[in-house]
Amino acid sequence: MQAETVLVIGANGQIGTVLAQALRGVYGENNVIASDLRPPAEDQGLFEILDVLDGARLLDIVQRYKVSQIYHLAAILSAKGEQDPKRAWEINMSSLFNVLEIAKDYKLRVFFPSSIAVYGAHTPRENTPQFTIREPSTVYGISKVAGENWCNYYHLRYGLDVRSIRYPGIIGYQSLPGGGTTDYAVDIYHKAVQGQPFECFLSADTMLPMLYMDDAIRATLELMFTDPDKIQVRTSYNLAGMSFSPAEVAASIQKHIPDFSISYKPDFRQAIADSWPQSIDDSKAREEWGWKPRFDLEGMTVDMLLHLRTQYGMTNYE
Ligand code: NAD
Ligand code: AKB
Repeated sequence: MQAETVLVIGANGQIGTVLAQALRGVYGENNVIASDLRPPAEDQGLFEILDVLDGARLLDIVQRYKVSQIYHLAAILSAKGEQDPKRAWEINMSSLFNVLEIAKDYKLRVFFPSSIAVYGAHTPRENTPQFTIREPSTVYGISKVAGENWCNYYHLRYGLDVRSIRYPGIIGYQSLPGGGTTDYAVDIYHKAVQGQPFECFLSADTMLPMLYMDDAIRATLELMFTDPDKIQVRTSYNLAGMSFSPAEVAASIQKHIPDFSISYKPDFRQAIADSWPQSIDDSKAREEWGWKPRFDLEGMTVDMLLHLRTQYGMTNYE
């Protein structure tokens, strides 16, 4: 493996917590620097406080550690972004410019996560193609469309090796989500394992694309390991794992916890979910870098319940 020094920005978040740990497994403890606004709850390795809006501090870290790759995860997500759209735009866009500019100057490889949120009401919702209408209704989605296009621009104009995935909703037991529309699909498992009823902020039949955390991390690393010549898409790759509705995930949990109950009280997040795809065509990712998901809804439910029961100290269940 080529010597690399990796900086993860937004490393305390839902994905960053797990991705930073996976990167340490690949590159070694001393070659991965996690960074975020505040120190992590648990000490896991090299860590730097970084507000990525502070370009001088970012530059200092890149120079000091001789960083060769940046995973830029810091962002304000869909639901939280609607509470203060200007602030969400500022954080999501200015942070990306700081990363792209330094990456251009120091020839760094960059990972930028995009989202199914780039799609909107005029996009085909079933099997959404790689190249189609991107007219999002949220400030988060607008920032991701712009971000994807800026990544592509830096690749075309400066030859920057920037790579991106349009993640669906990510579900994992390792960390909690931070203000998205798909967050319910993590919270539901926590309630179920604790023996509590779950009130869902989306309606029973709201179908959305989702991906298990293990698959999301593997996809990210596989894309970043791919030979640059094979990567034709420099905006962002569609990626699919599974699609389900709240009623379907509840039913899959009830197979293991028959007493689990769900009720529905849709709020402002329903309109966001209704503007997003129901399923994704990820054939470009499959063709160009061999993407294939491993987890379906049933496999994910078994794995989530197993790990969460251990986390909550429930050893003698069933
Ligand atoms: P998260 O909200 O859980 O974590 C984001 C992290 O960024 C937080 O720890 C936060 O403290 C940090 N952060 C915020 N502003 C910052 C700043 N100015 N400087 C430094 N750090 C800052 O998000 P996540 O779910 O881990 O998502 C990571 C990335 O993946 C985001 O870009 C998100 O848009 C994208 N994504 C996530 C999902 C998902 O389902 N989790 C789906 C699609 C795309
Ligand atoms: C959100 O719901 O905002 C995220 C996403 C799909 O980008 N989980």
